[in-house]
Amino acid sequence: MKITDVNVYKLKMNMRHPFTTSFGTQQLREFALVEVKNKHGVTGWGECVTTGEPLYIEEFTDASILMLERFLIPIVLHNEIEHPDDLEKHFKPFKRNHLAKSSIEGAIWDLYAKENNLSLAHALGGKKSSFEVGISLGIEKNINDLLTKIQEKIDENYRRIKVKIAPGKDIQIVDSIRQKFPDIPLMVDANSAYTLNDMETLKKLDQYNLMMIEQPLTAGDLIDHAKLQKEIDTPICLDESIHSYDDARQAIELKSGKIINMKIGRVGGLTQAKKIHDLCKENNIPLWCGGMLESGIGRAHNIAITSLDNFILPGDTAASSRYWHKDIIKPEVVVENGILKVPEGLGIGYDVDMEEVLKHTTEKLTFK
Ligand code: OSB
Ligand code: MG
Repeated sequence: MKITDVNVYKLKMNMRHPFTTSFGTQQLREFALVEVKNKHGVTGWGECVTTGEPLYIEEFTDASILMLERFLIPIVLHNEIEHPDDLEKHFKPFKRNHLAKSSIEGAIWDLYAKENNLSLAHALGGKKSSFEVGISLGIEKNINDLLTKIQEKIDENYRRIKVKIAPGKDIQIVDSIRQKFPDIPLMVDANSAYTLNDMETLKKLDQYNLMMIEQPLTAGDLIDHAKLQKEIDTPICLDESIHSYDDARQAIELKSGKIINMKIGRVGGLTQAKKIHDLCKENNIPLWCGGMLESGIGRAHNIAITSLDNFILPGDTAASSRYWHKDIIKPEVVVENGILKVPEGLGIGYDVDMEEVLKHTTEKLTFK
């Protein structure tokens, strides 16, 4: 493959509803898109799923754009790339920056699929044509607002409900949810807000029949997660802890959790996501696809990876309309009866709505 042009768009896009986690509230999404072109003018698209500030992970949008400009884009423009899998070795000397690496790697995967007349899902080896999805709900000001939201999402047939928890906003919330909805498939996500000193609180969650607790402890704490998993029955699902194949391998060996949330950006791209998928499959670790409040482009990549067969549990890939007044792809992502259909078109399988992209673009950088 020969890439002749790369464009980076910085976007600011307002979400329909604020989204609150243990690390903060987001309503204005500030992220970037990467567009790569070959000499025939065929384009591939990727999303840099960063935020304006480094709150979920150490990367943030302006830093990732600089990373792309200074290091990653020159590699892509000055090398013949046989297959998107080769990018890993080119990017490897530059440490971490997985969200930036993933954005351009994803764009090249999209282009590769289009050049080979494949959908991105098929290019990745995905066989599913549809899958069940869940939804992730943020922390609300009061419990009644949350219960109303849950009812609404159950009525829309989302197949599992995830709610965010934080110290002091945990047991009572889960208790109220279970009183009103004793049987719904329910899980909680702490976004690293606890430590082993909170063992008593975390143990109390065992009585609520939760599918899992996502990332209770800090990202680097695989050993502490293993200690916690020994003490609680609820399966631990790792999110922020897993940045690579080796993280996943060590988490499995240490028994730090029983489930992994896959985020393509966090692990540095689709190639690494596929490797982790295969490792988890061999080790009977079920996966589901997480989300980063993506626009349609990142969402399309999530859909493609979820078509692989070890994505067993419903993920966070909800419909475009759950996030956006109007998405930047056509058609938008729709969820019917809790089911999402994998698109069959070439590459990501959705058209990028340039008019909408440019409406939200605050900065465009071009490279040749
Ligand atoms: O921890 O999974 C998370 C959103 C932003 C950053 C981190 C997380 C989330 C979500 C929402 O839970 C997922 C989504 O709906 O895209
Ligand atoms: Mg999470």
